Amino acid sequence: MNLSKTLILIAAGTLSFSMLNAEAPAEKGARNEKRMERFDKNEDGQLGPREKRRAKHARKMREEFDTDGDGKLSEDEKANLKAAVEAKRAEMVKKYDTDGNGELSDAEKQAAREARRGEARQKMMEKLDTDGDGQLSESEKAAAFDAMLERRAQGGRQGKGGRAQE
Ligand SMILES: [Ca+2]
Ligand SMILES: [Ca+2]
Ligand SMILES: [Ca+2]
Repeated sequence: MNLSKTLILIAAGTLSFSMLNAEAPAEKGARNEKRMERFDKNEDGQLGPREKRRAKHARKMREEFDTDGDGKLSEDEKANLKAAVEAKRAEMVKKYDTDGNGELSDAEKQAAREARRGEARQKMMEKLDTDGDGQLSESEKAAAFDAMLERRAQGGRQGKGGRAQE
């Protein structure tokens, strides 16, 4: 595996995969350290919002693929996770490899990130623009705001099961 492929794997969420074996409760301290090591990319000893998102994503992936719920990933479960990551990666490459060399360059990755941000915005807009005129009216904005407050009150971010800010 060459370096750029490795980077793509990381971009596709493989970090979660390398965290798999650090889950025994007694190792919590060590785990936090590991988590830091893994996700604290700028090494300032703190996890920024983006690094936290990655860590959270890793945790979610792990939970998702722990199909028998024993808190550990068996070989089978790992294989499933790996396959899913691989599929995701392939999908990303297929979608964003604009020069068709089978790999994502930094620029292509950047474009991919931007596209995904745009999609997220788009989705949000579709959800909020209830009358579908492409604009957010005052009442649509108010509804969005209420929905946000409600999510906050429930302690989740964007309703996706994340715990409130750590
Ligand atoms: Ca399991
Ligand atoms: Ca390319
Ligand atoms: Ca509207």
